[in-house]
Amino acid sequence: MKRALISGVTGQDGAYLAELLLAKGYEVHGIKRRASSFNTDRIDHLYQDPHDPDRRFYLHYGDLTDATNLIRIIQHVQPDEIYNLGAQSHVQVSFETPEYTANADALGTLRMLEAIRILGLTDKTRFYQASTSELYGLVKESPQTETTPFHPRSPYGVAKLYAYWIAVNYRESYGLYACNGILFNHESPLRGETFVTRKITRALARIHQGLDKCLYLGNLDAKRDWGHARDYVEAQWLMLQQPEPEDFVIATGVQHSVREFVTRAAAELGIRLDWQGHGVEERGIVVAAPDESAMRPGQCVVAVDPRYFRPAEVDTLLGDSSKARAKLGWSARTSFDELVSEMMHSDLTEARRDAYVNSGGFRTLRNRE
Ligand code: NDP
Ligand code: GDR
Repeated sequence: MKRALISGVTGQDGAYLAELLLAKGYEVHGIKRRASSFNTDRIDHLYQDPHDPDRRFYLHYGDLTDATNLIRIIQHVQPDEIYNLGAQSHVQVSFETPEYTANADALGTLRMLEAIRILGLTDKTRFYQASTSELYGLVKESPQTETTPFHPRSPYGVAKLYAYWIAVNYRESYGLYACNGILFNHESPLRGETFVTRKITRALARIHQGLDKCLYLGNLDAKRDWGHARDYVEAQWLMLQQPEPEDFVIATGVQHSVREFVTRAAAELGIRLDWQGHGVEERGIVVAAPDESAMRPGQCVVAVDPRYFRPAEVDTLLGDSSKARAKLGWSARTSFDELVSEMMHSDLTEARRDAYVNSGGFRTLRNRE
């Protein structure tokens, strides 16, 4: 039985990947951070009783900023494969916490690699590094491939640039089987609630249910290549099953703007947005409201709030994953419309439940930022 270790197992990708690897018969170990409130919502369904003799899913307390802890976990697990998904992964937050982001995302990757080397596992353990399209930042060519030059635009992107190169360096220096998956944005109903897609579907669902009034966003013209996380974790696994370690771009090859995402998500709810500008609202400019047929008096749907603008923005990303198609036999299965629909309906179910709870006199959270 193969043994895998996943850092960031409590995150979006960690949850999908743990599910995938368990389905493939792996023994799966995950690193979770100690938190004062529960942080295992996404993987609770995978939990197994410690007394179960057939147990294949284990969690270990750990942190990418703690080298000795990583060494101890890796020594104990002796993994065949490590998926380094743990990171402070929010681009805008990285401008607020640049040092922590560098510590977890850049040095955290180095700590993992050093642990493999110190423990003499370079010939046994294969290593996946969660690299990102944010490396391209100020894009030099479109679409972006494995050879497009990098120009990161945030402390997150810069930290991930170090992580990318240190993985390459350990491959070249020590013969470690290390791969960078340069993944473009991928989303799902498990996406963190402050990333733009989930923020949109969650807020629209709550507006639809009368729980909130307005969705405040930043740059509506940013363009991204959005895929489904379920498809992308399969590529992560495939990268570690090849004869030689290589780096791969993983993307859909289709691009949409934030504005288009909002329009498509609203359409799922039967709301047609009118983007002609609807005056000034307290925190920003109202840029979209439902057309007359669906509009309730005074209802605002989308407003721009400058607090969500970033000090430096990545305006456009579009990936070309021809190499992954040719060498891994991988291509994205979920279309943009299917992705938006799945996320919208998942959040609608949640909002309906919240509306029901509210109707009983309890208050649920308003939009998360
Ligand atoms: P999430 O933000 O959903 O998950 C991040 C995970 O990392 C969480 O489990 C989090 O734990 C954990 N984590 C954060 N800080 C630390 C730390 N100091 N030590 C250990 N674990 C930590 O990210 P995704 O699942 O979306 O992304 C997975 C990886 O892929 C990340 O590295 C991200 O940067 C990268 N990536 C993501 C893309 C995307 O579009 N989703 C695209 C390209 C790359 P906790 O639950 O406690 O917060
Ligand atoms: P990104 O994802 O920065 O691409 O990083 P995010 O969803 O945060 O932003 C995408 C684009 O939308 C614009 N935007 C907003 N973003 C947020 N979060 N909130 C808003 O209100 C808002 N309004 C407009 C942003 O400016 C940006 O242009 C994600 C993360 O998962 C990274 O970890 C990963 O590496 C990259 O994707 C690929």
